[in-house]
Amino acid sequence: MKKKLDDFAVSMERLERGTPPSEDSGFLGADLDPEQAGIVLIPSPWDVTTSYRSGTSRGPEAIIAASHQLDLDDGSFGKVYRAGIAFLPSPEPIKRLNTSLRIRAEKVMADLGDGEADPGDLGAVNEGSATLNRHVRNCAKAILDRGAVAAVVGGDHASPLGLVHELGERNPDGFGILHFDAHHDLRRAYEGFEFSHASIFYNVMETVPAVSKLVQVGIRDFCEEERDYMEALGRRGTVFYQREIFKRKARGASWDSICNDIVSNLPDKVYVSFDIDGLDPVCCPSTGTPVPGGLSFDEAVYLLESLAESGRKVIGFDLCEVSPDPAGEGDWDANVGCRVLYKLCGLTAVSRKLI
Ligand SMILES: [Mn+2]
Repeated sequence: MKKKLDDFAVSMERLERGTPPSEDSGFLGADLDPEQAGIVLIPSPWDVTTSYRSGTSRGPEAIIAASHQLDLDDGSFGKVYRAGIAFLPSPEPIKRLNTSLRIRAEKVMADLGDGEADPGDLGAVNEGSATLNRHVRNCAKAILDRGAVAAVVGGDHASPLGLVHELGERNPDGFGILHFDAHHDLRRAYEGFEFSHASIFYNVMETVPAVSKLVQVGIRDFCEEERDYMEALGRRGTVFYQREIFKRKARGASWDSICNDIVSNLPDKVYVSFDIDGLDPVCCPSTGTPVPGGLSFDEAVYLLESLAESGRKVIGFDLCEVSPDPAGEGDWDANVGCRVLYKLCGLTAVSRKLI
């Protein structure tokens, strides 16, 4: 049964007063009507092609639960909740599709180890991924038609493709992407999966010509194919490899100067794609493919603040690969994830003058 939505004004008043959220309430302790919200979050309970370990499909619900502990007055962006942030309900058919296709994807990966994958399994996974992309795009269309901001909360990093496609169509003058990640995600059909989490920016750069610039930060685990692809992008792509960032800092460069350098590579309109594994794994120990090193939470936040201060316009964002701690209680991964999500909402709200 569809959950009854809060009266918008009453709900905002409760947030304003800081009333403690009830356990079954939604993001930040409210259940705002998406029709009235300034920022609408699209959950993607999806981890079909996750290669190392699954769990990120449960990211959205874990983030909602953890958000009840958040202090709503944000140190970077202020009273972010005033933008009106709504979470769409988790789509049950997509959840079911994820469960059934994950089994077939695991079979593909096992078969590949022994030689060749069953084209039937591979086809089903690719078709299912296209269904997810259509679902996300349709959600984004409805939100953007109202003039609100659409964002995706994954799920694995295959999740936001439908949103980026829709933004591409609506911003033919072009936009840049600021991408936090340990990985390039530039593989062409990783393990045969056309819409793999490891292929998201290959798919974006190949199919969304409006993306005039891809700026990647924190990258530290990649293959030659990806590095070559990035080089072939020429001025359309810039990478701030984690080793280079560390070297610059070790030799005395300030994080402020590095952030200015990163931001100066971006055009006026920016989409932010945040893979939680761009951060040091102390912030996300349960994520699918953790890699040692990476940005500290404070460094990532400072970069988001620098982007806001630059006056650039954020046209959308995603947060992916947050995976709840399998032990459950006091979920650290979701705690960090919901704080990153609130910062992304804050950055967007400030840049769009929603607060
Ligand atoms: Mn990653």
